Amino acid sequence: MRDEKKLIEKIKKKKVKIAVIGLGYVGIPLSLLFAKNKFYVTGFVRSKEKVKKLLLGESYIQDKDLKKNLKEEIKLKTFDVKVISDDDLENNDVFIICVPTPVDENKKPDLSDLESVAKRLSQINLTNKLIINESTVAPFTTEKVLGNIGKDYFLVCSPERIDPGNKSKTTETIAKVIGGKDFASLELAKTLYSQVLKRDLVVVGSLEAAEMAKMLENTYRAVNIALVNEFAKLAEKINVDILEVLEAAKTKWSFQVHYPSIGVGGHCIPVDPYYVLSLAKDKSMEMKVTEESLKQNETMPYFLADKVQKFYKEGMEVLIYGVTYKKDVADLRESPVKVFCEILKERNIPFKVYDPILEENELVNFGSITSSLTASDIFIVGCDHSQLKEDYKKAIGDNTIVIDGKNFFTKKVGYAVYGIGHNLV
Ligand code: SAJ
Repeated sequence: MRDEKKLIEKIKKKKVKIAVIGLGYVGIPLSLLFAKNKFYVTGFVRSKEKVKKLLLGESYIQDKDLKKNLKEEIKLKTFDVKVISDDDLENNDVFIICVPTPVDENKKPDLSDLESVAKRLSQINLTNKLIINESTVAPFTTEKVLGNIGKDYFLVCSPERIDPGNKSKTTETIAKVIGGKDFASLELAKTLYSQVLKRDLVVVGSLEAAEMAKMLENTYRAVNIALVNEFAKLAEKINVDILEVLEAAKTKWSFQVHYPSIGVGGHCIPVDPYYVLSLAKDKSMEMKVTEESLKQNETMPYFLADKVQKFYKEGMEVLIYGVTYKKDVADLRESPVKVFCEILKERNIPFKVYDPILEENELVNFGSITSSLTASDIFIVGCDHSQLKEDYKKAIGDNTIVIDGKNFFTKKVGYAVYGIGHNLV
């Protein structure tokens, strides 16, 4: 028989032991938040190497603050890191799952990490334990993968809302959506999160509503980025500056501004909408707006490569500055610059890459690397890292043609700047 009262008391007294499964952009900040609030947290990862790195305070994510307090928390013994194993898992009362949910090469949901966690949990005694899925999934996935793996346990979905690289939005200050399989599960999650979060808990009536909210948030973003990408292409045709248009449009209260770019990367925005499309297909429904928006965003690396091709002449020095998916975030997942580089290779346009926030060994797959910035014939902005505002001066001479994949430049530099719906000639 389930007894949520006992578990609620343990949570209130901070006597519960929390297992955070998956220590990446989501799991590490979440673990530290609970540890900082004097909960006992054990982070579980799959490899000994990761444990070693984390115990050295060397998180594989670039956030320096995270690295710093990771070391401190581990020293305080409120936060431990282990390789995942049934015995170690068994000693915990709460399991918060923060594993990646990517898509495969055919853009189909890849739930293998979530399913392997479910398999592990099914092998331990889950009675009166709380499972929280923070991984991003389509509606019905939490129930399907985690709904029948034991007896008398509690199940909640509370999708992560991390914004990597954004210091103003931390785990504790972002409103959190929580949906429970039943009332008792919901009450337990509310009691737990309310002890560490500084923002409201947004309670919804089911696991599916919580899953759907996250899908809508990120699909909304992908669709709106696609819209401005499409408008930027039109702006070029009619010789209007898209940045000027966006500055004007954003003065309207109901317009949430988005910007055209070399493409949409990361493990959320270009990925999550495919989970929705897969669900829609299962329900024999088409979602044309979502589908066409994703396609539109996927044309952007080609759109930019066309500009390079227009100016490139054999023997020209081509430099791509910045290859990660987002400004000042050292993450290459789904980076559109990777696609862009492949296109240039297919079009026999040789280039060098430079990224100030990546180690050289992380750049090897991009082709030839340069560790120094020298004047180039064509300078391409792949990612507008903060350091670009200084770095560009070393690589752009009077005759350099600038292809600006992030519409970074607002004043003409070099021979001319060709952006996306934004030219400085
Ligand atoms: N991008 C554009 N134009 C824009 C905004 C972004 O082309 O106007 C591109 C970026 O260059 C990047 C990609 O889209 O390649 C994703 O950008 P992002 O700012 O959405 O970055 P993410 O992937 O870190 O998004 C996170 C997400 N958080 C979660 O999923 C929990 C996303 O939901 C948030 O909307 C986003 O942060 C945010 O709001 O900053």
